[in-house]
Amino acid sequence: PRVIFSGIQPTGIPHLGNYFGALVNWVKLQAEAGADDKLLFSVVGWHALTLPQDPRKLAAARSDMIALLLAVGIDPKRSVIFHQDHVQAHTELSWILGCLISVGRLQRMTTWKSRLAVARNANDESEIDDSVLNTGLLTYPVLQAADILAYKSTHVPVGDDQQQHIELARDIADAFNRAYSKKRRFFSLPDLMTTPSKRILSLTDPSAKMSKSAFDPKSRIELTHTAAEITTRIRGATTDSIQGITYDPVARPGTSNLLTILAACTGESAEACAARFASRDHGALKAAVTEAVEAALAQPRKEFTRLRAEQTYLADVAAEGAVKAREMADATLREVRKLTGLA
Ligand code: AQP
Repeated sequence: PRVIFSGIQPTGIPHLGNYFGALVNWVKLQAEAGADDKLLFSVVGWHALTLPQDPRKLAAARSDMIALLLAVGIDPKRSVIFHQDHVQAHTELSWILGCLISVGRLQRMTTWKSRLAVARNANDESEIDDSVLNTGLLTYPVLQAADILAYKSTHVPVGDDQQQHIELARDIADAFNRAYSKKRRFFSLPDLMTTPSKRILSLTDPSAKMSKSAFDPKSRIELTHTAAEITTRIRGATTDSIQGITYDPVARPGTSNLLTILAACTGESAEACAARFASRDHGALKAAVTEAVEAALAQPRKEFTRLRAEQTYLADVAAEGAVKAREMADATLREVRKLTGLA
């Protein structure tokens, strides 16, 4: 049997990238899973704290994320939906695992390097603004490994931007096995499961991925945006002045991103979408993308609005999920303590 685990940060309303890169895949896996397979989907509040958060907004975003998981089709009868911060075992395991991985390895992670680049003074490379580099930004992937391994997860469905983090989780699992459980492989090495959909890029700057916390709200389409908001954002999306439509992510990142979005909505390949629009213009492509996105989001948006009014129900779902998650994670931790001599 498989143990399928993934998480999402409560850093805002999920956008098309989160939706097609992760959530759609979670729902699909849930539908295909065998009776013995376990599925766990976590709202990872501790991870959100690596960037400054307004406590009131974070509390609301945590609850909204539970509503959104339900709205897109995660079923609490089939999958464990829970808040990471309701399961203390994650932090305990994170500490133990952090002692098995070098600082250098964490410093080589792309996400850390991009934070470091932001903190570096553009004029003087040796000058670093240390105040924006908290320890959590460096050790974030260790906590992520603990999230995964606390359930002895075998599969992790995430967007392709997460590949390096899952590789690290595998190396950490391996390091634990070698240090404490040579005869019997205690942790299986979790497999990355990426979605067929390509990474969705920012609508205003297609050199960056679409992101919840990007400064420009026009750069993303959130799952709760209205038809009018979707129309404005797609209309304003950066493209190019080349005639006709072709799928060429390197030379035409903006146009190709629209094709990626269209393909994710319709289930075709981006190349097939490009072929359909080969002799047409950006206006026609944008109209089709707008229509397809609206068709994809109408149902989850309606369901989210309904669920958002059911705060007691949302809290109950999270509480029930936490009980189930704790039971599994605590069992792992009991064994981990024994193996490490901390029992
Ligand atoms: N642009 C994207 N395209 C495809 N997949 C994406 N994911 C994120 N952005 C894209 C996938 O969504 C899942 C949940 O992501 P997360 O909430 O853990 O945080 P993130 O990856 O850092 O996403 P954001 O939106 O950019 O959040 P912020 O701005 O808060 O950092 C993951 O499986 C991820 O791969």
